[in-house]
Amino acid sequence: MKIDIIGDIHGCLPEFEQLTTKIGYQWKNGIPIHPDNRVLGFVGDLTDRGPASLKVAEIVWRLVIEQKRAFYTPGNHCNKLYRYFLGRKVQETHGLETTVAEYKSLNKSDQQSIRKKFIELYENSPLHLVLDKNRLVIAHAGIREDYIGQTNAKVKTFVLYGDITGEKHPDGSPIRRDWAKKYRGEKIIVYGHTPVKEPRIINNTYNIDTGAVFGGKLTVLRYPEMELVSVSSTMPYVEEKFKDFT
Ligand SMILES: [Mn+2]
Repeated sequence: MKIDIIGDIHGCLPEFEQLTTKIGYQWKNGIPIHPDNRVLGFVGDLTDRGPASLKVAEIVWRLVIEQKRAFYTPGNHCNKLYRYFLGRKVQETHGLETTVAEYKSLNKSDQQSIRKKFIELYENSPLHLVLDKNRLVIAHAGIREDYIGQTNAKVKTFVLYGDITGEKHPDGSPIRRDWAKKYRGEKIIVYGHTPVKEPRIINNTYNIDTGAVFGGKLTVLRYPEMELVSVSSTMPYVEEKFKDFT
């Protein structure tokens, strides 16, 4: 299979359009289509903080559900928006407030439409994807080798939030273990979640969240070629959001 996997978009629609165009997709009737039948993959975190979260969510719904031309696995921000749409009590913080503001600015029928589509997208998307005869795994925050194919609560926490310890840094951010450094598997794991200035490739794992919404880049990993392509972001640069693993 030939799949172009895109990192955390977070509502950065112009960068998403520019990146897909750069790798040969043609935008027709509002969605990107590749002339050679390549498909798109999404590591999750489609929404929050960027300028056009709901539009991005709708495009991904069209690609995944309506057209069956893409694969998507939810991120922690997707999970929170899903719970918001279900009417659960969630804090409108960490970027969700921007998506909620977009939602509230819509008329009732558009609200109903996007809410229904996003719930459908979320409920039809596994919390990690195992593709290409078990050779390729996509999970929002990555996954430990022994968790691949499992769906219990521990795995759910891991793929949405990473290898968290439950403790926090002095600034309130969660302490995460460097699971990728310990990974010894043969399967290629593509993920996002932790913004890095350049894609981080270690032990068959690829972190392609290059912080588009924090003024970094939006990155795609082209599989099976394993070619990385990025476009720079139009968002203001926020240095402290990027993790330095060196
Ligand atoms: Mn993210």
